[in-house]
Amino acid sequence: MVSRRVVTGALLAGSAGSIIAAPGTPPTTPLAALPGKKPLLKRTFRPPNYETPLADLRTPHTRNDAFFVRYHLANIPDIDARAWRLQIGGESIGRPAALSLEDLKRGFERVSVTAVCQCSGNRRGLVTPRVPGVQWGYGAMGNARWTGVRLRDVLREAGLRAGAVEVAFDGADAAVLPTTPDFAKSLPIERALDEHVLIAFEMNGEPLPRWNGAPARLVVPGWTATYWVKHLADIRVEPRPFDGFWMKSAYRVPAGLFPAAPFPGQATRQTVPITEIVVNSLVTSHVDGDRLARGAPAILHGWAWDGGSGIAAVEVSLDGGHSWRDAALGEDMGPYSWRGFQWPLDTRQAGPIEAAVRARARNGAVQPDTLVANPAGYHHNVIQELALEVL
Ligand SMILES: Nc1nc2c(c(=O)[nH]1)N[C@H]1C(S)=C(S)[C@@H](COP(=O)(O)O)O[C@H]1N2
Ligand SMILES: [Mo]
Repeated sequence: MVSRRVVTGALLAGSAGSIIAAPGTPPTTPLAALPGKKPLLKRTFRPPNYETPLADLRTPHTRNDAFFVRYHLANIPDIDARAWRLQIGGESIGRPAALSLEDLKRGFERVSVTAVCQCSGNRRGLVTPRVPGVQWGYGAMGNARWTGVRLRDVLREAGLRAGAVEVAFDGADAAVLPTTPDFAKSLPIERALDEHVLIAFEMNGEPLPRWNGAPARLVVPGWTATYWVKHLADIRVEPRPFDGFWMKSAYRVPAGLFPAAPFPGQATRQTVPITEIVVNSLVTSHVDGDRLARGAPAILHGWAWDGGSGIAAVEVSLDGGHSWRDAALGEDMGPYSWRGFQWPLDTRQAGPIEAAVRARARNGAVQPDTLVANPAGYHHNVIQELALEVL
């Protein structure tokens, strides 16, 4: 496959320590079911990190019981939704509040958004040599319809003051050891006040599953899922940047490596917080190495998404990346959703089919043919290649 050889060759010719994208075989791992979930790919048990198998990524909305689960801490709360209160406070809040689920549902306009929830480290397990972190394959992501209330409506009702810089979010999960930093994240005030940022209590029309953040989680469409704090407990608005481990030390990428929304209060000269999801695509109909029956219809399909500009095109190459043609696009479910694509394969002759797929976003970004390497293995969006064979 030409483009893969080019990738390898270029990196071998380049500096030591290069990272080469594997052709697409994630590490194998057993299937196991958490309570209320169907069997998923168990990457780690404590804390629970479970990945959605490819077969469960074929529907436009990923089923709640198949949706991936990612935690940093092992004490996962089982919260009584009736007793739960969401604290709203901080120096930039004039009227601190403790809101019940009923307060949220009754007091604010209910809104929905279809959005991809994707871990920054999705596909890390495809990278060689190995990068530390959960060895995810393709399924640390899903697409769902999230319903809740706008964060900005809640903050304004609580007397949001001028001069606010960041909003910090703490979840109710806790570490087993007191030395492990609590999971808390922040957003720049401008992003926090975006109308699409939700305090969500429903996923695909059902209450949030326990493992996906019941009774309420933050939904930040277009930004990687690290900001989508689950089991929301406490929201603080402050006139200064938030100083927490999960902002200062984790989920950061080298400055300038990825074009993305800035996070001024948290940027240093060397590194910046990861923010927007980069343009990407996933073939769900086939995997690398699949064999196709000669003369039988075969359609390559899957999804493409980005951080909210929307998908302009999905292109398919059958000649090692020399020429590309547009696949047919499916329904537009909004800029934060993934979008389907289809490409009928010609199976009339026996022999190999070397297929490559790349998505092009409306903001002009396109998937790269070499991996954009970074220490934590984030933003893996290298063009996917599949070696198929018609028999
Ligand atoms: N409370 C809490 N929220 C959290 C996390 C966590 O460890 N604790 N992990 C974040 C990360 S890194 C990801 S990828 C998403 C995963 O969401 P999911 O488990 O619903 O798929 O949750 C985010 N929210
Ligand atoms: Mo993540």
